[in-house]
Amino acid sequence: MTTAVLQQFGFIENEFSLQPHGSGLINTTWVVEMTGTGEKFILQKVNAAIFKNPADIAFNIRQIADYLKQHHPDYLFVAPVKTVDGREMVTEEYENYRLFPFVKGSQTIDVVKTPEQAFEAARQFGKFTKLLSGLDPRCLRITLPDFHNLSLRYQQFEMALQKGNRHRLQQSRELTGFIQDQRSIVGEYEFNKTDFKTRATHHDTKISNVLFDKQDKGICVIDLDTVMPGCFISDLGDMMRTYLSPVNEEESDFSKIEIRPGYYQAIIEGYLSEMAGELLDFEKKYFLFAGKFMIYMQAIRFLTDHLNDDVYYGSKYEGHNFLRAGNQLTLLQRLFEFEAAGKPAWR
Ligand code: GN1
Ligand code: MG
Repeated sequence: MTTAVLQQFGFIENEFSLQPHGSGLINTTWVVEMTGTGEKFILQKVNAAIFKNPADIAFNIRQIADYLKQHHPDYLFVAPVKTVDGREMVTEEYENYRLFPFVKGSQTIDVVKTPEQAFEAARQFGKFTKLLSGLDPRCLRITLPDFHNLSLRYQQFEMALQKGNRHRLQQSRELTGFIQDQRSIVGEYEFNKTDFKTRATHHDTKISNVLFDKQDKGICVIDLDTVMPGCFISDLGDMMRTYLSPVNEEESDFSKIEIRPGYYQAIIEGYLSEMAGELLDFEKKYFLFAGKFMIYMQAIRFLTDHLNDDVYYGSKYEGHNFLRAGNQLTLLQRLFEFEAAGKPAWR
């Protein structure tokens, strides 16, 4: 299958190798290497069940590429490689694929190991939104409707409480109760959401979506499927969700989940190094809330999926999404404690 796809980009059968790449939950990614030249590419299969209209992704990427080329030509933007006949996406047996050049000298990181890495990543996501500030976000298409609409995510959770797997519901009482107890996060989101400015935001700011050079300096951001009009709390919050703790959502030993204060500061400093002049004064009061919002929403999404028999994220073992939800709720608890221990200077 991938051979038929790659041929459309001009690859010749048996003259390349293919290696699975990354750990994304939704799309499937490979590194393609040309046998003769050693030139590398990234091939990606876009999950058709989730991205119902992949042409919208291609449309957005084209808009962004054109805008940056015109207004910020120095920014390294990783645009997709076109097929021999000029298409940005290939459809084979109902699956959509696209190809990107592998940026020479670049590397990705899976776990944030130093505050400097957190700073660099946050700076890159801030820079991306800042560079696009002159582009009307309404010209971007909504690739995933209501993706970070916490109110809807909560409603979907409530629906799962009604109609979900009975056995799993019984077992999940402690977690469902904790989520319900924290319902005020939804209220705070609803109260403020229309006051947050709409910008072009990335919506998936995990560290592996930043390219670094060999000196650990950020180069640019990648994985632009979910770039859409959105609120800064999505991006800043997902960085907190994924950089603050030394372990990620897959960790089953919850005692390892902690908030590293220096990383909190690094995320905010990095983001503000680009966004200080863009954010409204009002928005600057919602840094800590951003973390709560994203961690809570991710916990809800994992637990809802568990109650719905893992239809969205899939699972590698029984109770996988239950574990991820418990992990994220532990992280949320740690963030509450961090807040209670003293209002961070960087709030
Ligand atoms: C999904 O596939 P990946 O890892 O890039 C999800 C994100 C979640 C993340 C949790 C389209 O992203 O929203 O934060 O899993 N993307 C989609 O690991 O649902
Ligand atoms: Mg992604």
